[in-house]
Amino acid sequence: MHHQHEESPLTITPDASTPTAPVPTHSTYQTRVADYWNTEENPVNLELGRIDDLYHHHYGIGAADRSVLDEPDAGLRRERITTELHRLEQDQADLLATHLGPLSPVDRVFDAGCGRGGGSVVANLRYGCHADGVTISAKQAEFANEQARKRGIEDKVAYHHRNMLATGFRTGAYAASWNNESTMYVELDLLFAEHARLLRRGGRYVTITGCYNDAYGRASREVSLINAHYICDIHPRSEYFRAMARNRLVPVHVEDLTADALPYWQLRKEADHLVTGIEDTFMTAYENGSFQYLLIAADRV
Ligand code: GPP
Ligand code: MG
Repeated sequence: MHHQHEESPLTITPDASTPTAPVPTHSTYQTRVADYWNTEENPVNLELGRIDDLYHHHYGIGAADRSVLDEPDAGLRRERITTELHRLEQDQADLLATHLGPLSPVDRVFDAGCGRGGGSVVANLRYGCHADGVTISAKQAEFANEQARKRGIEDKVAYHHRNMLATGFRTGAYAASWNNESTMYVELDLLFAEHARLLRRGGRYVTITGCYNDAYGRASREVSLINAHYICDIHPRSEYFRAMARNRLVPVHVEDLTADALPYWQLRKEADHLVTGIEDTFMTAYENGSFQYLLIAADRV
C-alpha cells in the first residue's frame, strides 16, 4: 500500500512524487504536432500576446468593434485591429475562467495543452490559484515559464513539457482543469481519464472546442481543411458527451458559441498583417452548419 500524505492534496506540489523527466510524446503523430508548435511564430499569436503579455492560442468571441477598420492611418489601423482581436480572445479566456470557479488561492488547476501559457495566467489573476500547464512543445513550456518569471508568479504558475494524456501529476490534486482548443489533438477517452484522475471529487472540468456537428453528417470539407492546417483531428460533438460519461465527468453547462465565434473571424480576415489563410475556411465551416464552437463545463463526480 502506498503511504498516504497527511497534507491537503491541493497544497502539494505536483512534482513531489513523480519521475523528473517523463517522455513527453507517445507517437510519431505527437512528435509532428510538437514540431509544429516548436516552430510556430504566427504574428496573430505573438503580436496579440505582446500587448499585455497574455499569449493565447485560441480564437475570440463576441461582437467585434469593426470601427477599427475605418482608421485612416495605416499603422494605427493595424494596431487597432490587433488590439481588438486580442480583446475578443481575452473575452474567450475570461468566459472559460468563469466556469472554473469559484476557486481559492490554495486551489490548484490544470491547464491541458497550455500553449504559451495565457490561460493559466488568467486563472491565477482571477483566483490567485496555483496552476500547472502542460504542453508537448518544449519551446512553448520554456516561453510560458519565462512569462511567469517576468510576472513574478513562478511560485504559483508552472508550465511543464509533458504529455496531457499522462502528466505524472498527483491524483486528486486539482480543483479544476480545462482544455482550451486542445482536445482535437488527442483521443478523448484517454484525455478525460487523465482529467478524471487529476480532479478531486466535485472538481470542475471545462473545455472550449471546435467540434463537427453530428446533425450535419460527417466531417465536412472545411472541417478536413482545418484538420490539415493544424495537424489535428476534430471530434464530433457526440463524442465529447460519450467520453465524458465514460469518465465520471457530468456536464453541468453546455453553450453553443458558434454565432459568437463568427465576428472574430470576420475581423481577422480583414487583418492583412495577421491572416494565416485559414480564415475563410472557419467562416464557411460555421456558416454551413458543419462545425460548432462549444463550451462544455462538467463536474467530476
Ligand atoms: C488555435 O491556436 C487552436 C488550434 C490550433 C486548435 C484547433 C482549433 C479548433 C477550434 C479546430 P492558435 O491561436 O495557435 O491558431 P492561429 O495561429 O490560427 O491563431
Ligand atoms: Mg491564435
